[in-house]
Amino acid sequence: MRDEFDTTIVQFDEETGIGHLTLNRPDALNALSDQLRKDIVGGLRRLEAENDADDGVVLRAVIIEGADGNFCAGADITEFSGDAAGARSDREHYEFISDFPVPVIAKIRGYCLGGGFETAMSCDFRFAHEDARFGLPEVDLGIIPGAGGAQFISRLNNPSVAMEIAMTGDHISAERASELELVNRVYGDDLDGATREFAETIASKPPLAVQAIKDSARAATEVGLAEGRKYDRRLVEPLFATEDFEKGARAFAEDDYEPEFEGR
Ligand code: CO8
Repeated sequence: MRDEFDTTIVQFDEETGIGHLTLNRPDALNALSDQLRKDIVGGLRRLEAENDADDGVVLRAVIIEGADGNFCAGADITEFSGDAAGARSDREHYEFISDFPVPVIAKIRGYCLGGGFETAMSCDFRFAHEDARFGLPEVDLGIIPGAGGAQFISRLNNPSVAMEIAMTGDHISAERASELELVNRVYGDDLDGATREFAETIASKPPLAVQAIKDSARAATEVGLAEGRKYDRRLVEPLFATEDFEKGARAFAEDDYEPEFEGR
């Protein structure tokens, strides 16, 4: 499946279960216009609609990237109105990505700034090209990264690092972002292949277990350990009743059985 929205391109490979969403406003370095924010949500909904375990079609992972060598230069500054209600609606695609049930990987080249960086941090993984440049330049506009930029960095690293990046507005390299654990991996020209391979690895695992791991890891940033353990218990119990659990257990017992996990 391949669908073009006004400002995103969405593709789904039924064989692997991997969806691709490309931010497609290269003339504006893929800046987040109102339309682009809507099209990110629309594109992800389109990918979700492909998911039908009873038909054997399962969405297992999504890769988000930007067209033409840049991830995203942040919110579209030309659309700023100073209207707080407009700013509120700006949040929707970030939450939609964070709450998306399957793992989402940001594949990042070039600029990844402001709302673009917050979009990448809303994803579950960040795989970056060594040329990528990260930053939260909102301070120079007299505002803050209002979609959680400093919150995300405080969780991925610590509040002092978050303040350093958000108060200076300086760009940092992919290497520095990696040292600060703001990105998972940095690659050169093998970024595409390495990201695909990673997505395929996740896609080969039992989808319901993968989704539950995402749910658990996300919850870990919100609740204490005791509550988190109770949460995990509620997540694991229904998995024992799945066909994929039977297949996994059988593969453990029988050397020549190759399971195909179908998300049931
Ligand atoms: N918005 C709109 N257009 C942009 C943006 C942007 N954020 N960034 C770049 N563009 C456009 C440029 O205007 C230019 O268009 P044109 O060719 O028509 O003049 C084109 O993209 C190419 O850009 P440059 O010519 O500037 O390219 P350079 O290589 O010289 O510079 C930079 C690249 C450094 C990325 C530079 O473009 C830049 O600094 N851009 C702005 C980055 C920025 O400040 N981003 C943060 C925006 S604010 C934000 O993201 C969060 C808002 C919080 C809202 C609250 C939510 C609740």
